[in-house]
Order: sequence, then C-alpha cells, then structure tokens
Amino acid sequence: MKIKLVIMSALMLIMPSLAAAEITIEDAWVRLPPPVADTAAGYMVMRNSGDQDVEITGVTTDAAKQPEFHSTIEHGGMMHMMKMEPVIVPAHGELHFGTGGNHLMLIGLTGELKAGSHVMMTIKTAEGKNIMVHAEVRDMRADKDHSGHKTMDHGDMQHRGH
Ligand SMILES: [Cu+2]
Repeated sequence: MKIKLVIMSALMLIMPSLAAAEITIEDAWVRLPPPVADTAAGYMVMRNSGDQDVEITGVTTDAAKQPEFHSTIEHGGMMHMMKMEPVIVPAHGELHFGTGGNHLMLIGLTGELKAGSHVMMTIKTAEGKNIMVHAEVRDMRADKDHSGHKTMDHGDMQHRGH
C-alpha cells in the first residue's frame, strides 16, 4: 500500500512537466470547385506547440460526406493522391496542407460551395480533443501561384486507396 502511494506521488510529480500538446490550425481555406464537382480540396497549417507528436484521428464537416486527409505522391511520372494515414503533427512543429501537396479532400459535397462562405469542420486528435476550424471558400480560378506556374488542377489527379 505504501509503495503504491509512493509510485503515485512520483507519477504526479513527473506528469505536469510534460507540456500538454496544443494543436492550432492556421490559414484554413477551401478551393472553390467547378460547379459540377462533388469534391473540393482544403488547405491549412497544423501547428503543435507541445512536447509530443499528436495524431489527428479524424475530421468531420456537414459540407462533405467523406472528408479525408490526402498526400500527393509522384508515381511513374504521374501525380497520385493517397489517404494520409496516420496524420501526425510533430512536437514543436507543423504539418502543412498546401496546393500540390498534402490536402484535405472533401469527398461527396453535400451542397454547393460559395466563394466567401465558410466551411465549418471539426478536427479530432487521438487525445480526444476537438478543434473547430472555419475554412474560407476561395475562388482561385483566375489565379496563378507566385512561382509563375499555373496552380495544379486537382481534377487531373487520380485517386487511389478509396
Ligand atoms: Cu485528394
């Protein structure tokens, strides 16, 4: 009994020294899809201010039936998208979702997205935290990115893994 108490006290002394993992989401936006599309891509930066890696276990939104995090890989000269599993935000680091790379895929849009409106989503962590995200819908059709290349058209890429 006494030993148990000692161990418990020792654990309680150690635990507060680990800073609680804190995930923040920045620059969240969704690219306005063509009118007939039933998918849209979203982008954001996940930042982890904690001492431990954090796994993102899911994302939900009323805007799409099946939201997924995807990575983009080159395979045989073609760009492919794959479901990203697991989604890990490194300790004291960031996980970027940007055009042409990792992205959030909103599969099965439940309604028409409008430029300037916001997609509300909830991102869940393995620790059971829910993070609310408001992603602005942006119309990028006329835009080019700063490198001078035309931004990658999502519709040209092929999905696999689902
Ligand atoms: Cu995708």
